[in-house]
Amino acid sequence: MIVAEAVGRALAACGAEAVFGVIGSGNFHVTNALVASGARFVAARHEGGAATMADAYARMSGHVGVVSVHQGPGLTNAMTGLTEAAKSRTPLIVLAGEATEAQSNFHIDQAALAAAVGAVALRVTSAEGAVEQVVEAYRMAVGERRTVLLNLPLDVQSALCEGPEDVAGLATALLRPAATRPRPAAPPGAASAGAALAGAALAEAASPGGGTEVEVAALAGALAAARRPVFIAGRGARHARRELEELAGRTGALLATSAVARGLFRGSPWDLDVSGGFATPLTAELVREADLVVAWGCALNMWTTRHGSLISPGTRVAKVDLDAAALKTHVPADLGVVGDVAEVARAVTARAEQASGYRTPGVAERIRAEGRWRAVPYEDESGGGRIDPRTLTIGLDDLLPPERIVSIDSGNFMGYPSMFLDVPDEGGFCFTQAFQSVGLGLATAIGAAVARPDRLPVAALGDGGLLMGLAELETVVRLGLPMVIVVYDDEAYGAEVHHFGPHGHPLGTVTFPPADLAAIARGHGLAAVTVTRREDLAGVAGWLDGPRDRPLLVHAKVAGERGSWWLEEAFKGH
Ligand SMILES: Cc1ncc(C[n+]2csc(CCOP(=O)(O)OP(=O)(O)O)c2C)c(N)n1
Ligand SMILES: [Mg+2]
Repeated sequence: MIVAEAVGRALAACGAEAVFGVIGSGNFHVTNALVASGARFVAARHEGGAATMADAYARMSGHVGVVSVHQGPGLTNAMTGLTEAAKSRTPLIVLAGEATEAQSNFHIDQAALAAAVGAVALRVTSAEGAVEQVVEAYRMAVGERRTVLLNLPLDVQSALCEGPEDVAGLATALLRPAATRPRPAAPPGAASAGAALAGAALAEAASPGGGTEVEVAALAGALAAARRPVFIAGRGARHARRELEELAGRTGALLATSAVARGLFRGSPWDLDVSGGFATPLTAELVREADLVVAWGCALNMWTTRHGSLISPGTRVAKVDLDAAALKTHVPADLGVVGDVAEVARAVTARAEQASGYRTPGVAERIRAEGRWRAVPYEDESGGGRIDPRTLTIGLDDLLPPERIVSIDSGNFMGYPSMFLDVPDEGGFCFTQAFQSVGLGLATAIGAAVARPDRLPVAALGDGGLLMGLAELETVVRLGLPMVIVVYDDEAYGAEVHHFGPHGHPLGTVTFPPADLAAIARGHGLAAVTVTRREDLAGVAGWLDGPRDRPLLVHAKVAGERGSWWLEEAFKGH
């Protein structure tokens, strides 16, 4: 066996189930070894797509994401997606060939590249240490929620690995050094069981706890004193719905989320949906009037708080986070608890007295009547061969089955699907926006679709984002994903048009002639409908009726006279 094979086998044994990549000579053997060990390989058409697919897959499946790339340009192509993953603390392992010879065309300082974007760089340095180094990469990715670049120097990869024979056994043993119990032998292809075991082992080892006695008592005290508490749950709370609902029920708190955790409290009569730029007027009002905001695994950044304006001067702020540094960033906490959200919520619940807090019949009625964007009246601006993006999105929301998983690209359009397309729960929304990059939406939707084949994948993109990520259109078709891709086409980089247009600047650099995006989609083997009026959505209904044997692209020519109001908010941050 060569080292490359040992690396692939070891990583599969640790729990890698799905690998996204573009194969070249430098990652051929390692990827094949993963596949031979039961992992699924998803070929992307561009490494940028592969990185984002793996990121979205990890977010929506709860498993580690793995990316496999060729040395040099394979890695540089992946960098935007890897930056998004690193900023989002997605557990991701990037297997990259590495040309260590300075004369090689492929040579770059790969470790420096990773460090520059907040990823961790490790390297497999010898045949003897290979398995241990893979396990360390896995431990760091999952245990510390890091994006880990595992460099695989070409000469080390091809070295013969004398042993051990049982690479998988050694990897699992190393992963859980304290375990003395023998593990049941996993049948071939039973990667899931292995992954679950490995994940549980790491979770046990790295349990961050539920805060100190003093911190928990202080938070319980603050909740007891509050008359209008609001919980805002973020990425770090996506696993803790039950615990947070229980505590909120006990203390009379209303429930909101950041955009990344959208859907977490869906179905609760006290669900305010998203706090921040996408918040309904009612949610903005209720958050502003809170006397205590508890941020659960949520940094309270400028998006979640509308540049801090949703947190009124008299409102106390408490934060619960795994990361002590997060307590001080953005809106700083008056009161902080370091720990896992679910554990802290349980500990506080044990001390909390029953109170009605913010949960009055009047508030319940207002949430029922005004709690969703659909209930907010607007003037339909459709006409002249263009559909109002709100009318489009509401029409789609009515048609698409509720069991959906919605992924969103970046741009002026992004508020419409984020506000008007409902999602069933926190597993129904994938928001790769930590780096605010245009062009990640389609690959995000692919990774999410691989993670959740039980749901209809919906990708919402601008024309700019579609064309930037177009390489993966073929991937959607090849994988047979029953995806609906909605393109909000304003023939422009609308975000820039609305940013600079009002000041009279020339816009020739950010506007484009019409492009037949439906024809482009058909050329790739998708079905396509062009939508300029509400009636055209009949084409979407027809596709949904079946057989859904190919993905659908909805080319919506949207009215774009005005920018979205939430974007005006965003520009304040530029
Ligand atoms: C990779 C990258 N390039 C450029 C930008 C700047 N940018 C932000 S929004 C945007 C326009 C995107 O256009 P489109 O996808 O059509 O969405 P629209 O704003 O028109 O709704 C651009 C170019 C960015 N955020 N990321
Ligand atoms: Mg556009």
